[in-house]
Amino acid sequence: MKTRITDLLGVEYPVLQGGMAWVAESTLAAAVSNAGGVGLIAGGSAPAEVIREEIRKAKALTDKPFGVNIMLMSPNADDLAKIVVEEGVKIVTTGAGNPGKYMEAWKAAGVKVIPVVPSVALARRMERAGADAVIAEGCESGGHIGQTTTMCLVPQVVDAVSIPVIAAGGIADGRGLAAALMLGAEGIQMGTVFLASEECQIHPNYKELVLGAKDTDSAVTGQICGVASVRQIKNRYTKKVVEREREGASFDEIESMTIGSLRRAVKDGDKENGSFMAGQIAGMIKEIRPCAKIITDIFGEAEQLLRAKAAEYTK
Ligand code: TUI
Repeated sequence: MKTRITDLLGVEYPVLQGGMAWVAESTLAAAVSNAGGVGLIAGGSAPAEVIREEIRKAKALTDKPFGVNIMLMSPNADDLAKIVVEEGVKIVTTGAGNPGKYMEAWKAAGVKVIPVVPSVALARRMERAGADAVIAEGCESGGHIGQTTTMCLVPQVVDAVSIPVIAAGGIADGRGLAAALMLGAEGIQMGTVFLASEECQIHPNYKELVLGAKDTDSAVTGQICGVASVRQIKNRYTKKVVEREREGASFDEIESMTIGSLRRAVKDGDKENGSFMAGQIAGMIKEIRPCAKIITDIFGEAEQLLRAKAAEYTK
């Protein structure tokens, strides 16, 4: 498949793996890149030197392009911004903020910069700042989310910018990919479906929760008291946070409840007290597959669907 995204990034398929904090390490990133997509190592809030090691491991596992995701709310963001340049990483995605202050240094180093944007306004600002593409991420996604759905956000961002737009949020099969292309996206980013991949290194309980989730099984915390809104699979932890938010708990109290919660999910598999970030599309994911099969299944299905629809509509 040839699109502006495959040309820009030098990959076979216009698919990016989500930059999932604590989840997206070198094994997963290399598997996605070896399958022809763009694997990502997530900086999350890990010490920057740990991420340098992950970058080096990924280089040993793949000779294909891969990238690093920088979570801009994290205190390590400045250090990671430097490390990607030092390590010669050529693709950076960003989340949870505006990467404007790093743009000049990244562009000078030949890094392709692809910020995640939850709104048209930020997409415009990123294009002006020199972004190579944007990821328009709808609130169906897992993790930290904005307010607009993929269905509404993607076409509005497509109309607002001339750089390529990558759709994210609620995409996990060929139908989702075909729909994203019809909305004007030139590529997709997927996170939740890669949680359910063979190569993903999360605790088996996390995969079990993703496979067992129904359409309505996610909850969004952080909507009342002003901490970041986060979508995750409903459990005792989300019930407690939502309850305290409704009771008027302070920002500090809610934030303190989130500390360590993602680690408890990813590393400990603590089904009661962990934050199992996943998108609404988890309800559709029913099997664990290798990353390569996930990608070929999705692109194969989308191609069939698009051909069949085109034939139907031109009859
Ligand atoms: O960043 C994500 N998803 C994430 S980050 C994360 S780690 C985390 N853990 C606990 C609390 C908060 C985060 C888990 N999932 N997706 C990309 C994304 N970016 N979603 C929303 C945004 C965003 C929001 C505001 C991007 C830019 C922005 O701009 C604000 C500004 O400065 O204009």
